[in-house]
Amino acid sequence: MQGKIVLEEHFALEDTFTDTKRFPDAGQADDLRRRLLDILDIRLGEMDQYGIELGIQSLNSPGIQSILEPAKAVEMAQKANDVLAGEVAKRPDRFAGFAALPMQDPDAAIIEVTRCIKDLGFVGVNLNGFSQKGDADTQIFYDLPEFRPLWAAIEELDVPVYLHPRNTLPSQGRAYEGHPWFEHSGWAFAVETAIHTLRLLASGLFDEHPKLQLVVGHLGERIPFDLWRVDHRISKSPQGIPAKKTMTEYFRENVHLTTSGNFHDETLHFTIDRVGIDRVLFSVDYPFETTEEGAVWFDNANLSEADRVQIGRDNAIKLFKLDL
Ligand code: GRE
Ligand code: ZN
Repeated sequence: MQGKIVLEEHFALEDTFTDTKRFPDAGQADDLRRRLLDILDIRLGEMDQYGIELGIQSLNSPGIQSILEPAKAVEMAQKANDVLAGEVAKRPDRFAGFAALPMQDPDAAIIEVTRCIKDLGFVGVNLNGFSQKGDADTQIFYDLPEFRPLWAAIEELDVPVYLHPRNTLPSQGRAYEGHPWFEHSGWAFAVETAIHTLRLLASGLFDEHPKLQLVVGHLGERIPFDLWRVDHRISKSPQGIPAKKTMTEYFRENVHLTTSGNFHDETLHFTIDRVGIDRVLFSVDYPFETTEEGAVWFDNANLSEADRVQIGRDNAIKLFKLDL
C-alpha cells in the first residue's frame, strides 16, 4: 500500500542516545545509533521504499522522562523539540513531530506543549512513560492531581498524547532477575505502559476532559485482551473507582492503538473487534523494528483494501487533522 502514515517512530539527540543501552551487541548499537540520529537519509529512503508517506517522529525513550533535575528536563525538551522542528521543516511533506515534555515541571510542560503545537506546528505529544524527579528511584505517573492543568491545556490544544513505554526502574525489576530477555520490550515495557494507561483511565481524567485522546502502541500493550476481565473485577470491587465509565468504554471513546512492533494478523483482528477499526492505526516503531518487517506484514495482512487504507492512512489523517 502506498501513502501509509506511521506514528511510533523515534529519533535521538547525542544527549539522549546514551539512555538506549538495550543492545548488548556493539554492531547493533552502532546501527541503532546511526538510525536514531538520522531522519532525512536512511529513514526517508526506507519510507520511500516501503510506501510510507508520512512519519510522525518522537524522541527516544526514556528521553526527557529520566532527567532528574527539572530545569535540565525543561532545557533538554526545548532542545529536542527545536531539533525535531528543524528536521521536519526540511521535509514537511514527509515528517511531522510529537512534543517531548518536561513532566518534572508541570507548569513548564504547559508552556512547552503550547509552544510546540502553536509555534512549531507539532501534531501531538509523546510521553515516554512515568518521569523520575530529584531521586533516581521515583516514578511520577500522570494521573496525579498536579497534571490536571496540563491535561486541560492539551485538551484545549486538541492534540493526541502518545503514551510510549520506558524502562522499569532497577528497584522495581526483581521479577526480571535472571531473565533479561523479558526486560524492556520483551515484556516489561507493556506491563509498565499498561498500568500507566489504566491509571489514567481509572482516575476520572477522561470524565473531566472527555475530548482527550490517548494513543497506545503495540496493539494496546496487552490491555485489549483483558478489558472484559478488568471491568469485571472492577465491578466487584468494594471501593469502586473514581472514573464514571468502564475501561472498555474509555478504550472506545478516548484511546487509539497502533500496530507498532506487533505485526500479527490474529492480534490485529482481535484488537479491531474489541475497540473498533476507527481506533487502530498502522505504525512500525522504527528503528527498534525494521520498516521492511512492519510494512511488508501490513501490506499483506488479511484485510480488505478499504480496511487497509483506513488503518494505514485515513485514521491518522482524521486523528491528527492532517492536510495531505
Ligand atoms: C522503544 O520503542 O523505545 C524500544 C526500545 C528498545 C527496544 C524496542 C523498542 O527502546 O521498541
Ligand atoms: Zn517505540
